[in-house]
Amino acid sequence: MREEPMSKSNSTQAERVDVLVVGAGFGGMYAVYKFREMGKKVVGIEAGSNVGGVWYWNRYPGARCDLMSVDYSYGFSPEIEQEWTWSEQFAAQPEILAYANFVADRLDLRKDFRFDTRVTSAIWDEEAKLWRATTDTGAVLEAPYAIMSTGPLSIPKDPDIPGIDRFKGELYRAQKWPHHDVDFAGKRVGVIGTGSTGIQIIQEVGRKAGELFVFQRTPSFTLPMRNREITPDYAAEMKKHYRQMRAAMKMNPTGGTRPVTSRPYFSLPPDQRIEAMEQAWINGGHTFLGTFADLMVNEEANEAVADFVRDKIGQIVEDPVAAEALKPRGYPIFARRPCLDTEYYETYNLPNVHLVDCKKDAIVEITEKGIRTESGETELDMLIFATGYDALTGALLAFDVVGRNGLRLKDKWKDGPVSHLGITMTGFPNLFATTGPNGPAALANIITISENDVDWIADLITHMEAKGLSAVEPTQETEDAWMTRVAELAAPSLIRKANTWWVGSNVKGKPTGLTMFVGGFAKYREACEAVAASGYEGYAFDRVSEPA
Ligand code: NA7
Repeated sequence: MREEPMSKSNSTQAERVDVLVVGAGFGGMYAVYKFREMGKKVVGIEAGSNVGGVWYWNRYPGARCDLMSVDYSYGFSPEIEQEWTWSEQFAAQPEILAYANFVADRLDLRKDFRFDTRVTSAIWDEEAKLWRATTDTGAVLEAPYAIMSTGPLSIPKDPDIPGIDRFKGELYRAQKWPHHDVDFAGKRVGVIGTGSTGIQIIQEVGRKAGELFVFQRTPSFTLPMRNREITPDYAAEMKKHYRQMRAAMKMNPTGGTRPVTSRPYFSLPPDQRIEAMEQAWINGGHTFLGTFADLMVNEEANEAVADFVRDKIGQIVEDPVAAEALKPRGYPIFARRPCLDTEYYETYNLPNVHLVDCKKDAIVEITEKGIRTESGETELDMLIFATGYDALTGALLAFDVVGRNGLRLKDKWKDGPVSHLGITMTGFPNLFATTGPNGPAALANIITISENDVDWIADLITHMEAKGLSAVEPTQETEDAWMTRVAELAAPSLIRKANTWWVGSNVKGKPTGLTMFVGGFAKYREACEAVAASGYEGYAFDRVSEPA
């Protein structure tokens, strides 16, 4: 433990608060609430004009969550659980955003947020033991604690195609969709991107546009969502059991209520494997992942399930050329985020929907009138990018974060993100991330992780204040040990075998690798709890005063 004298900031114009939170998504909203409840003066900074994070920005047609509504909602407030009623098993973006706004109203969160404001830098002042953040509005905020709830999917990525600025038609980005209605009727619409976002757009716009041209480079595996309404009886039933469900979610690797199994694929005789897959297909959602335990570590089992899904695509899509192009090959199923759809493959049976297989007919450029592929130009009235994100690390590296001794986060993470638990980083005292890139992040329920992380940070701050400690960071050994565990768990995972935002290969020049904790939410939570129970063993603290 280092002993250091207490000192004051010499900055005069800065606004001093106790806790600075960056982001008004589900993580940031809960952080603001939690720290305010602890009696802290907390300020949240958010680039959007209101709460909701990714659900504030992603207003594209068909936007919907692929986790069940009852799972993808806060568990910290039994009152909110009882007052809010979900209408669909998988909620659409307007309902999720309405939920975020309901929570913000109910807890009066907006008064502690500065909207339309972007943090441009966050710099640790070693003498004053605080973070000094500057924003694009010119405001300077100082706080001993900074919480980065910047989200894994916040920095949209345009396709690397020349000529984007030349296009004279309507150009939309899924992740920055306008707030006004967009009319597709009678128009020739092009979509680039066939991940979860593109799939949701295609199945919706294909039924509305004059003609839809899908420019597909890599097909995704997508499974039937089988969404349904939540009836009043079902809603009442869920409300009765929320407490048990939340307790179960904490023990579940997904951080949700989806059943898990310990049954390996080849433990069943062949006919029962098929039966189990048919049942998973009928049940929809991510049921496959809860049907066999070894799909992400056993290539043969994975390929068998991939074959089953490819067969289904062939049965649905009438044009054999389109069907073949839509069948993903060359990477394991579920190694890209599994998409859930509603009649996505059926969309290609509509006469106005055309699939352009960019593996065979690559995009050359975007022109004034549309898209030129090797075989010629397709004229378009509208072009939609659904080309993903600089995910997991993009938002934290989008501004200057400078820790102890001038250490820049950009330099610390030049070979990929490293941290302890995805929450704390050596060299960056009192800086905390929620749903960070070395936790389960995109591999489990982001709201469950957010609540876990915020609660953990709050407990650590309470511990520090009780002991008269001013600054905390994990020792280098602690961070290294966590990253070793992350790497060991990642080594056998088939996730590494696909080019995706999960491993960073979707962004040119970005370090690639599986840096997320693949051990599941329950084990992650246990690891977090073990650190707290040990009295934060493996952490270095600065003392400001004698313990209270
Ligand atoms: P994804 O899953 O990263 O998908 C992006 C898509 O954009 C993917 O199909 C890419 O194909 C495609 N893309 C990117 N650049 C190009 C170019 N230049 N040409 C053709 N196609 C291109 O992002 P999403 O927004 O769909 O989903 C992100 C997450 O949000 C999702 O996983 C859920 O968790 C919610 P590629 O694979 O690079 O060949």
